[in-house]
Amino acid sequence: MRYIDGLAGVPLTLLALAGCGQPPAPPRPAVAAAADPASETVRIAMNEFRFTPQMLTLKAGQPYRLVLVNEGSGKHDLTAPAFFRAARAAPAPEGGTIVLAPGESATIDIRPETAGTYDTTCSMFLHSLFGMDGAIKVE
Ligand SMILES: [Cu+2]
Repeated sequence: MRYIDGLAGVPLTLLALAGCGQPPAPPRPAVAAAADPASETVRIAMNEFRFTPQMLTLKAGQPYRLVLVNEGSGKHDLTAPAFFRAARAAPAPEGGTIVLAPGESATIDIRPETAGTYDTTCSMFLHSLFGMDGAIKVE
């Protein structure tokens, strides 16, 4: 009888312990929204005829706020279709190209998803020949 009483007490003890635990954490979305307030801002400036920085290194799965600024005196674009296909971007640039007039800027919330090195170029006539290209490395 004493043995049975001892066993009967076990489930009650476990229930009591479970009841003392912290309330369950609120459910988290599987994928955070693109406009994550914790995102790091990265800036690419365009000029005649280069991107600054020319090479950008980002981490896969990390949210970033990409700010593109045309500091030049002519129209430029950032063309990186493979990069934008391998990332979540809001707004998603049409054709993977962002065209900016002089003095104009654009802000895109991105989350690179796939590691790799993606070419960036300016598709304006002869600009890449003059050195206006670079790369975004996702690791
Ligand atoms: Cu250009």
